[in-house]
Amino acid sequence: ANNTVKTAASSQTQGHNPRRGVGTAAMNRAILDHLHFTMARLPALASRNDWYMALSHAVRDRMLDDWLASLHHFRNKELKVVSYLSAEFLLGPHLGNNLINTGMWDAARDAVESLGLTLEDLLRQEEEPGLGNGGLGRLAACYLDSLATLRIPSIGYGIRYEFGIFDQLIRDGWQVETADKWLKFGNPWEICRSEIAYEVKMGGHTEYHHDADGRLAIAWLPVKVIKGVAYDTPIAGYRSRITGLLRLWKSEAVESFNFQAFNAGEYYHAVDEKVVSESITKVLYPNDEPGVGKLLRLAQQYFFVSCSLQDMIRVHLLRSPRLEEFDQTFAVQMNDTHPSLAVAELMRLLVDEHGLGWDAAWKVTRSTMAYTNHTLLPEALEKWPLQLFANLLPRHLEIVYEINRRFLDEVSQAYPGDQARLARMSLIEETGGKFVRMANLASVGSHAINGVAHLHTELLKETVLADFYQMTPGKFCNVTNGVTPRRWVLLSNPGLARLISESIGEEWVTAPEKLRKLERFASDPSFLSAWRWVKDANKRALAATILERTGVTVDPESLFDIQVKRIHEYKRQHLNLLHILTLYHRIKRDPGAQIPPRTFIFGGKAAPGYFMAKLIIKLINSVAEVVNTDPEVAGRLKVVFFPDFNVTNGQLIYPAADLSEQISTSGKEASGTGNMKFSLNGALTIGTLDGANVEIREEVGEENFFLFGLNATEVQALKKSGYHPGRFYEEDGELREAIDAVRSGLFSHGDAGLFQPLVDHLLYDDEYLALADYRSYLECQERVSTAFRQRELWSVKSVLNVARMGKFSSDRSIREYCEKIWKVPIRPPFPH
Ligand code: GPV
Repeated sequence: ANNTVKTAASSQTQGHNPRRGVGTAAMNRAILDHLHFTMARLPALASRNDWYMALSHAVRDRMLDDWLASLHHFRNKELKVVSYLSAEFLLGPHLGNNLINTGMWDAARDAVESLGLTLEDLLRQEEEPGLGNGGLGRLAACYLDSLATLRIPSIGYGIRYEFGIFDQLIRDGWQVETADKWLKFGNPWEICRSEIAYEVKMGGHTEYHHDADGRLAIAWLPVKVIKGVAYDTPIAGYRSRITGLLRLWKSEAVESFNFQAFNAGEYYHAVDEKVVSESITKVLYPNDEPGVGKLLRLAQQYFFVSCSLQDMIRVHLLRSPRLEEFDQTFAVQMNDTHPSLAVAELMRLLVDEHGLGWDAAWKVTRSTMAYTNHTLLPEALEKWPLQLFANLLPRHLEIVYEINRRFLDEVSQAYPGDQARLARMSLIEETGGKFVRMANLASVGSHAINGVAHLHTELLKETVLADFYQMTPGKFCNVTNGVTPRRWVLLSNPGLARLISESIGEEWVTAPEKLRKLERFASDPSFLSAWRWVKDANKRALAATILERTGVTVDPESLFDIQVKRIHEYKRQHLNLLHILTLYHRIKRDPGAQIPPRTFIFGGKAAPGYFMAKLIIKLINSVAEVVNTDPEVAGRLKVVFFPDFNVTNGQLIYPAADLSEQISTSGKEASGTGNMKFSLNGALTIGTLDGANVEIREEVGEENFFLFGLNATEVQALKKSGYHPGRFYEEDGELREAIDAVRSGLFSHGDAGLFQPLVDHLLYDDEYLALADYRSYLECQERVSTAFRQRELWSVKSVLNVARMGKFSSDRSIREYCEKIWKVPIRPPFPH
C-alpha cells in the first residue's frame, strides 16, 4: 500500500510550494503557460475549448495546496472521515463554482479579459458532468460542497460514468435521447490515480476447506476480475481552505489482453474481455427511482462499493492495524440503497480477507454504516432477483443469508409466533419469485436510518419501514434536505446575491439564518424596487434563452410559472396542464376574462422507458403549439418546454421564477430540493403538503405560500374508501372540458388516439389523484393571479421567502448528519 519512494524531499509533508499568485497578472501568465504546455497551442490558433482548458488548469493548480493539505487529514487518527457512498453525483459545471468558492472570480475574469476573451464565454464551454438523474444525485453534490465548506474531512465515492444522463432533444414534440459525451474534449478537473486501483471479483462459486490450523476457510472463485481505477476531483469549500475529495471509479480490464486467447489466435475474443470489463462504468442508468433492475446495474453497484471499501480499509490500515476500530476512521453514509451491498461487502472483506470473526465484523460494520432512504414509492424500492444476485455475487448471497438467519432469530424472539412479520422483515422476499430486498439489508446493517424531510420520515416509520421502526425505533431520525447557497444563489443569481450582501453583509453565504435580516427591508420601497429589478433582469435573460432554444417569444412582464424536475406521474405535470387548458378555455369563452398574462415553463427528462412520462412531454409541447399560436389568446398565455433540463439550465431557470410548482400528490415526494432552490431565489410556491414543502411553508409563513390539495392522511383515506376519478370528471364542467379537449384530438391534429392512454389513465385509474386535487388547485391558482396583480405585495412575499429560507441550506443538513448520525465534531467556520 505504501510504495512511497524515499528521497531527500520525503520529509516535506507540507509539499513543494511553488508560488501560484492569484492576482490578475499571475492568472494571465498561468493561462498562457497552460495554453502552451498543457494544450500545446499558440494563442492565435486556440479554440474556445483550449482557453477553457487552460483557465481551468490554472484554477485547479491554485486549488492543489489546500487539497494536498486536506488529503493529509485522512492520516490523522484524531479525525473521523465521512465517506458518502452514492451511485450518483450531479455536480454541474465546476469552473464557476470553483472560482466563487476559492475567491478567484475577479482575478480570473480580469485575466481572461486581458487576453481578449470573456469569462462568460469560457464558462459556457464546460460540459457539465451529468453523473446523476435528479434530486438524489444533486443532493450528493450539494453535500460535498457543504462538507468542504464546513471543513469536515470527507470523501465522496461513486462511479465515473463515461456517459452520464442523456441529453434531451425535442423532435416534433417528443423526447429524443442522445448520448452525453461529456469527456469528449477532456476533463481538466479530474486526476487519474493509476496507482490507486483495486480488483473486484464477480461471478463463479465458493468453496470451503479447512486450512492448516483446522479453521474453516472460504474461497470465492470468481469467473471474472475487473480493475477499478480512482479518478479524483477536488471539491472546493467556500473560502474554507479545505478542498474535499470526490473519488470516482472507472472499470478496466485487469489485463488488456487475455494472452492465452491471443496466442491461440482468437484476437477478437481477447479484446472482448476488455470490452466487457470496461462496460461496467460506461453508462448511467437513466431511471430515477428504479425498481427491479438489470444485471449490469447490480455489477455497477457492487463494483463501486467494493473499490470504495477496499480503499477505506487501505486508509484505515495507514492509521491502525486494528480493523475492529474501522468505525473510528470512517462514518459511511449510503445514499439510498444503491450502495447497500456495502453491508455485505464490508462483512466479506473483514471476515474472508482480513480474518475477523463474524461477531466482531458485524459490530463494526453496523456502527460504521448508515442509510438514507429517499422514497416511499413501493415500486421504487430496490430488490434483486435472487438468481441474478447469486450468479454475480455468490459469496455475498451466503453472507446475506447468514445476516438474515441471525436477524430473523432476533425478530422471532422479539415477536414470537408472528410469521407475517418475519416474512415482511426478511432480507429475502419469497412471495412469487425470490428477491433480495436492499432496503431491508441497508436497515439491518446500519446503526442509523433517516428520511429526508419531516413528513417523509414519519411516513417511513408508518409504512415502508414500519416493522423496522417498531423493532428499533432509536435507529430512526430525520434530516431534512438542503441545498448549497453557493451554487444556487451566489453563482446562479449574482444580482440577487449582490443586493442581499449590500443590504445585510456577506455572512449569509455560510450562515443563511442571517438572511432574516432581510425582513426589515421588506417594507423599504426602494429595496423592493431593486429586488424587482433583479428578478426582471433574470426573467429577461431566461426569455432570451427560451427564444434561442425553442423559438418561442415570451413576455418578461408576465408571471413566470415554472415546473422543472424529472417527469413523473406522481409529480403531476399533467395537473399543471389541466390548469393551462382551463385558462385557455376561459379565454376562448370570454376573450375579456381578467387573466393576468402567464408564461408556463416546463423542463425535465423522462426515463427513456417510461411511456406515460414521454407522452406527458408530447402533450405539453402539443398544448404549447396550439395555445402559443392562437390569435384569440394573443400572447396572454405562453407554454414552453425548455429542453434538456440539467444543472446548467437550472442555474438560469430558478432565478427567473415568480411561481414554483411543487404539486406532487401528498405523501409521494420524499422531500424535493427544487422547491428550496426556487424559494431561495425569491419565487413563491404553489404546493401540496408534501415532502419539504411542509417545512418550507412553516418557515416562510402560510401567508407567503400557496397551499392546495389533499394532505397525506386525506389521500390515504380517499384511496381506502375507493377513489373514482370519473366522478370528478362528471361533476366538474371545466375539468370535463379540459380532458375532452385532449381526447378530441384538438392538440394532436385531430388524432384522437394519441393521448388516449393518458386520458384513460386519468379517468379510470388516476393513481396520483390529479382529478381529486384539480378544483382546489384551480382555486389556489386564482389566488396566485390575484396576488400577482399587486406587484408590491408580491415582492414583499418574495423577500420574506428568501429571508426565511435559511433552514434549507445544505450546511444545516450536514451539521445534523454530523451530530445525529456520524458523531463527527462540528468545527467553527474558517478562520476562527
Ligand atoms: I429513491 N430521489 C431521486 O432523485 N432518485 C431516486 O432514485 C430516489 C429518490 C429523490 C426524491 O424523489 C426527492 O423527493 C428527494 O428530494 C431527492 O431524492 C433527494 O432526497
